[in-house]
Amino acid sequence: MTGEEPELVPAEPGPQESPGPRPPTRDPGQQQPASQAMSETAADIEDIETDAPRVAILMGSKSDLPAMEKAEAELKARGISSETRVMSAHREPDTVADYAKNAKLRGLRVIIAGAGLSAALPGVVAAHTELPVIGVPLTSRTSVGGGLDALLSISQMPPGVPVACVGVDNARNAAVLAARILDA
Ligand code: AIR
Repeated sequence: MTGEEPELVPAEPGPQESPGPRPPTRDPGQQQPASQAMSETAADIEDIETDAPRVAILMGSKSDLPAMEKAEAELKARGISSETRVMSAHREPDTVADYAKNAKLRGLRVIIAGAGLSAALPGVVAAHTELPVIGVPLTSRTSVGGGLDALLSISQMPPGVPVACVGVDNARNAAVLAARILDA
């Protein structure tokens, strides 16, 4: 060091300057809890604008496509991006679990899931994700009670694991509800 040390003066805002919002004060010795950091990161991810689909349209079989296409058409008409996948909770349980577990991190915000008969798909998806799940009970070739089998399978979820349930074969309403959830 040479000469005199300059005197360190705290910067004062000038007449035109405003000090601006203060950053939150945190004791430097105090660590941010990991859970808080993770939820802040998740919130940041949700805020990122991307072309990634915001709504997933799932169905238990290709035979469900004619009914479930109405959800896709409704979302498209509203300018809401979606992706459509066929996966069965009974025939491909691991695929369904993996998809549901990754859905939120991939940027999806709502999941629509349609199935007929013993329609486990919406409930299994809801078991693996925090995202809102809208179930569509579907009629199928061997339905009983005009789709009452699927309606009860989807709507009678146990407490703590909710699935919203629209009317039998009413995939369009699932899309309208998804749009309302997204405020889009
Ligand atoms: N399903 C497929 N895996 C589990 C269920 N519940 C449903 C499909 C479809 C019905 O079984 O969602 O509505 C008949 O499927 P498939 O493939 O035989 O036509």
